[in-house]
Amino acid sequence: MTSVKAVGDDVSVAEFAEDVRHYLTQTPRQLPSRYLYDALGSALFDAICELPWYRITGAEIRLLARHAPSLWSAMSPLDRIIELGVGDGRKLAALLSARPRGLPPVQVDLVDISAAALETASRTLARLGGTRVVCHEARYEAGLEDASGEAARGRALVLFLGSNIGNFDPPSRDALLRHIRACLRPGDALLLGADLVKPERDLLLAYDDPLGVTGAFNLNLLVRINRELGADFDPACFAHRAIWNVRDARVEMHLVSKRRQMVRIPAAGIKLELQASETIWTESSYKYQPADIVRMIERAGFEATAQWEDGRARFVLTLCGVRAAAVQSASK
Ligand code: AVI
Repeated sequence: MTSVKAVGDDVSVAEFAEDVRHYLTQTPRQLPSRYLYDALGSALFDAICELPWYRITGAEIRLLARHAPSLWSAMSPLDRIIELGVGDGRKLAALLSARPRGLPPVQVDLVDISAAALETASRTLARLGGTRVVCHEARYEAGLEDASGEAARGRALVLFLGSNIGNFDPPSRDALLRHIRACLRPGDALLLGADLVKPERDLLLAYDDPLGVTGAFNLNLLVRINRELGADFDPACFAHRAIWNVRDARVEMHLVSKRRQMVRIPAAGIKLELQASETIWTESSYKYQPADIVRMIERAGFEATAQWEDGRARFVLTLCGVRAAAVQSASK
């Protein structure tokens, strides 16, 4: 059974227009990566996950399948799984399929800003049967608050997989982890999937694949702006570029203007003059060392209770227990 809730701050066209106006007029020009996921963008992202050069999804599914028994025994009895950013639902399905027999059913709460992604994931989970699925069409924070609020009793495991954490810059990432911690209670946990630093050649193939799927995923953002905001971007006049920024440990995706051109975006009230080679920065994917991950979750009030690494793809899952808040001393 599936139910869908649109929570408070779902994205309106007005908000999209305001973000496009704000970020495209910054130096350097930018667009928030969350807007990559319209229906076609979500489908292209699912295709990226199948590419041999994008190894995050395969590595994570292998790790989940291998360590599901330890996870279920560490979290038992578990009442609820809340997944932030759902993809196609296969990872959650892998985890639920490994649930030991005889345990009472868990409720699943799916939180995603993309209605298309929620639909695909709930279809995948419906095939398993016996799981109540609630979809929260919302940003992570609002959806998590809704899913973990007072009405939600029992023990919860939050899944934040696929290195979605890597799409946040460090201050927003730390704020989000603190927010997740604030929504949880002792006994609850977070399972965090994060991609590790690896050779530049592997990173560039993952984000600029020879089939051009990642390029299409990136360029589709311009098609979305044309459709939803009445703009006149010509996608053929832009090229996809991925670069490894070694100093900040992140892969950046850009759209590069192939020539000097004018673009009108009526609903955002702007007209842009782009120079040849000028870029629009559309996404950052931060990469980590295992110890960085432990430090960042500890800063947010968690403790690492297990860390499982796929050495081939260089990807880790970290099980983060809720650390009891430090007792404040009354005397100073
Ligand atoms: C969703 N996110 C974790 C992906 C990533 O690896 O940053 C999005 C992506 N961008 C290009 N390829 C995949």
